[in-house]
Amino acid sequence: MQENYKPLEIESTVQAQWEQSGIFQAEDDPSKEKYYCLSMFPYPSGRLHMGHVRNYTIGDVISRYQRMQGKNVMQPMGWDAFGLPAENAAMKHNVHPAEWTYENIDYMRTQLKELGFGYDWSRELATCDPSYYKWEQWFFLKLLEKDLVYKKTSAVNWCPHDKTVLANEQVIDGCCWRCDTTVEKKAISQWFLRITAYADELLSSLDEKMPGWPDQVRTMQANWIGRSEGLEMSFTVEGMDAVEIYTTRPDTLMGVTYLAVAAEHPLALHAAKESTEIADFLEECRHTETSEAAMETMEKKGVDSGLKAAHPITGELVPVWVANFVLMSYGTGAVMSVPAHDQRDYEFAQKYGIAIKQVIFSENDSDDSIAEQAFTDKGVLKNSVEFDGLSSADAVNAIAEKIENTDKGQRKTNFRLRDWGVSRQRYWGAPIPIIYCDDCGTVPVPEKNLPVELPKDVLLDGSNSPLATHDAFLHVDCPQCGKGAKRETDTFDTFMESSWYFARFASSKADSMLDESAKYWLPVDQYIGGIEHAILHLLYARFFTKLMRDEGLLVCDEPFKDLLTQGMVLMDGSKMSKSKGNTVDPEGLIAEYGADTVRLFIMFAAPPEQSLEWSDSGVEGSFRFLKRLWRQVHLHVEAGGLSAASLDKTKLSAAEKVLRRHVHHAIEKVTDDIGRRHHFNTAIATNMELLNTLSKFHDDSANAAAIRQEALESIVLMLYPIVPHICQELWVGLGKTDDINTRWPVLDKSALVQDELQMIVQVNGKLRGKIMVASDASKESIEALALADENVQRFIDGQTIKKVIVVPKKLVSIVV
Ligand code: QTW
Repeated sequence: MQENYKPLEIESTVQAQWEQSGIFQAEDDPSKEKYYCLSMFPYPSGRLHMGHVRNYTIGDVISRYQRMQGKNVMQPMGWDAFGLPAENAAMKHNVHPAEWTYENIDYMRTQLKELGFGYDWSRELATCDPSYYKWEQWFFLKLLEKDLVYKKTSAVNWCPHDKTVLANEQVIDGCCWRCDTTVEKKAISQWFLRITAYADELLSSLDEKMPGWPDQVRTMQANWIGRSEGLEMSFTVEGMDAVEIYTTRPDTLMGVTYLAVAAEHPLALHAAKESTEIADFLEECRHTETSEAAMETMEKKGVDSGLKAAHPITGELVPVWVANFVLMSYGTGAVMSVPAHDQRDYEFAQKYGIAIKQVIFSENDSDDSIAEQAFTDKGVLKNSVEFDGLSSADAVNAIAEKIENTDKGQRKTNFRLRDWGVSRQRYWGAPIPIIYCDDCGTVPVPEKNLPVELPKDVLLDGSNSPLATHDAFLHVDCPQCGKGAKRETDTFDTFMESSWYFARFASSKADSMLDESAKYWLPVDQYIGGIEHAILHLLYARFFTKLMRDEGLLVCDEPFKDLLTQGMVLMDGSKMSKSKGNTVDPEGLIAEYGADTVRLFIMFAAPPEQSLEWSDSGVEGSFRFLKRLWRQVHLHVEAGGLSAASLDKTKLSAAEKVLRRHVHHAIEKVTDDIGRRHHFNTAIATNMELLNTLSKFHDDSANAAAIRQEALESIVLMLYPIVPHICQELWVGLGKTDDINTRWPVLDKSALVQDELQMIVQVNGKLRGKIMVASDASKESIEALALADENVQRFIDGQTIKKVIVVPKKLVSIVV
């Protein structure tokens, strides 16, 4: 064994061994317990950052640990390769998106290998590969057959100067990122996946089937799905179609003083014909950003349409306003407004001098005044004719009944969740496999013609989707009538690819979307990724899993059994350091310290769910620890420790027993820390303490050498998931010939039994001796042992003993 720790040498050697032995290649083996561990696959954006290193180290530690427990582990890796960044880079550097993407993949794959992650590379996939997206196109057409896919008109961001659709990220302060022209809304026909058909199950599974997910993420998903129970009803408007509205507060119906409709609502469009003021307002709304965040903060504005609607119970006429905060794409595009009991309605009514009528009053003397703000609590009804005196809960039922009995509406469960728009007017994505024929209409591409491949020979200038002008791609014979027809030129949202990649990994070579292997491997046992994917990606992946199940491709209801959402890697408390920029590049660190130091630091600095503050001194400390570990093993081996006779448990000295207890306590704690709690930092700390104890353990007996061997083997095994290169090398150094990947230290419970313990002896307050006593020894026998101790004897010799105090399990204090 070498005297010095040389990380770069051993890491490349060990990595070559792994590659050669193929130990990370997983096979289906129904006789073994399977364990599928997956970290969110990266966008091939160029090079790895510290967020990636953290994500992939956590996944690798869990995978290696589970393999050491004897499980059949699969840990695959791939590339989320479509998307806007490749198009932007292509334009900036004048390279093709495919070339840019595959170069990045090669570079990042090398980096992942240098970090020592134990991936099954035989399953590697890139979503931009036609052999991957072929099955996505195939599945889309299956969903089309089942009416789970449909087309409808919906608004996109439109730059009138560049004549191009813009992604949300390309709209900066309401303007085009390239030419700064004010962005408009434009309605175009787009494809949607009917995720709302699964809203109920997506919600109920959260509570029923997902105990392994953090509460926070389940709550975020539940809020996003947003199930509510309420009343749907119509207000009639003379000479026009009735206005449909939905409310979750039917108890406030008697407090309605106006209706608010969206700028695109038929009533608004009608009113705009008569009034330039209204027409101008609609035009203004066309330029208003409609993202949820923007809607929250924007100034609420409106204009009176001049139309009046009849209240469904009283028949009273209330004004209809056009308001910028009501969206046509949301619900019915119209809402009933109750300013006394809704804060947004209150502010709007105050601003425009609309009537405010309080109908709910506090039951318990709490402040229900509406002088300053809306009263939004539930309570008791007044000013509500026949409903006066009812509680909010009873009023909900009474009012709903009345509306239903008079055919003005009905109770309805609503979801906030909308269907998923998957069309993107972009080049670098999977083509949507549809053909438009003048005679036959919308025609799916026949299965035998899949995949619809993305053409390579395109020119990207950012002003137009190159597919729309690519003649060879665009023009095609109609599969039904054979006449000239045109292809769909939109591509899929990249969330489509990441919604099923975890399943494809299990069946990566199948000549079908999935095969039986997917039923063996799924669900993923442990999924690890950033909190930024808590809503959309995870919801879409759950939705796809249910779709694949209903297509007979999978047998599980949920894709990810346990979910770990990792915290951010921060510097100086923020994502980017002001003084250093984002200069902590994993590559430089690996070159300087080796991958094991980087892995150790990142796992030691914080528990995985918490944010991790970068620290150069922390990296140094991790490196020093690994050198110390190496030195300890080296010293032990050089001292002939390997040839020590096997441990004789019947002949242990007290100090040897204490050390062995420490070793087995550590095994017990680390097994729980890594396996169950995922508290890798405390697992590391426990091993550091153990090594420290060991370095202070001086005993030359054969039994001591055997305990030292046992302790070092245990440390090396326990740290192997975290720092695998050095541990594999030290394992061999310790004379072991079996495969470290399938070993884990065995807990010897008998070593934990504390039959003796050490007590301190003080004479006149000063430490004068240490004695070993049986853990069940009586006070008298402890006192006798203390007084008999050789060292203690020297300090009490010939003096009168005034007092002896025994503090159980701690100390004996003698006063002379
Ligand atoms: C699909 C995943 C998608 C994706 O997210 N392809 C499944 C939808 C990284 C940083 C960022 C950056 C530093 C730094 C800071 C995770 C201080 C000092 C030194 C350096 C992601 C995801 C996975 C793939 C965390 C990202 C958050 N983050 N944390 N730290 N800081 N692909 O560099 O390539 O973006 O959430 O799980 O790994 O990420 S991705």
